[in-house]
Amino acid sequence: MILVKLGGSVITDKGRYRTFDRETTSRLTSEIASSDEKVMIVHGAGSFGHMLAKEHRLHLGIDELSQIMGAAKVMADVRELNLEISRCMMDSGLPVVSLPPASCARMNQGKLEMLDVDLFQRYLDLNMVPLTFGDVVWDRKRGLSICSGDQLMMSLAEKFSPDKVLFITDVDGVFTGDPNMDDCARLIENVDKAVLDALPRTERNVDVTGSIYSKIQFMIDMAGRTKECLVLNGKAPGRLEAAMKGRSVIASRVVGGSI
Ligand code: IP8
Repeated sequence: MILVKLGGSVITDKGRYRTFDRETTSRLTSEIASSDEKVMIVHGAGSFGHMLAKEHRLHLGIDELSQIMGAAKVMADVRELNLEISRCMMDSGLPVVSLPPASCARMNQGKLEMLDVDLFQRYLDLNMVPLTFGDVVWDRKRGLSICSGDQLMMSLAEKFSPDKVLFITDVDGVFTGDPNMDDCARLIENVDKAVLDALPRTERNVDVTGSIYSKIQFMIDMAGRTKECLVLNGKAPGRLEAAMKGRSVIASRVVGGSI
């Protein structure tokens, strides 16, 4: 089984509220469909989630009534994104089943405490393609929390020990700096804990679900649950398909650590 995360930066324009990149997403779902492997897909929220979630401080817990309507709006927005992606998947021939975390997960202090992974298994057994996504989820201490796609990836990797985990982003992999700002930024072919510790810390563009560093830490933890964990560019046609089919591809390979 291959576990794929379609990052928010590749399926949406992260700078423009609720802007879906249908062209890229359709191509990516076709690339996924070109492989015969069983697959599960998680997608990020991009501009359908992070902007409004930050505005309503949903990542800090619920202490004002006004946040509840903000949460409802974010939930509606990420469901619209999810429906767009589901349609792209069906157009590509993938029999998708959407599993929204608010309906099959629970959190505790911002940590994913329970995900109904058996349900994912049952749909997989029917040859359907489970699709889940970063969402707002009930939290026993905070009322509501943001559940990131990365937390879902971790729970699914723990349950299913996938053969391969693929993180699809809008750059070639993990770089020594921000490749959009720094011409000297170099692609890191093998990413491990030592590499992460040596990366310069910047707090630019921090999502409500954490910085690039916390995301890489998640990937390192996940890499211990699979034979191969790659970060690759979904804006470059053919790379996802190549990775799905086990061909060599420009990417960063994440090397596992302890959980
Ligand atoms: O884009 C964030 O999920 P991510 C979910 O995977 C929301 O970090 C609702 C902002």
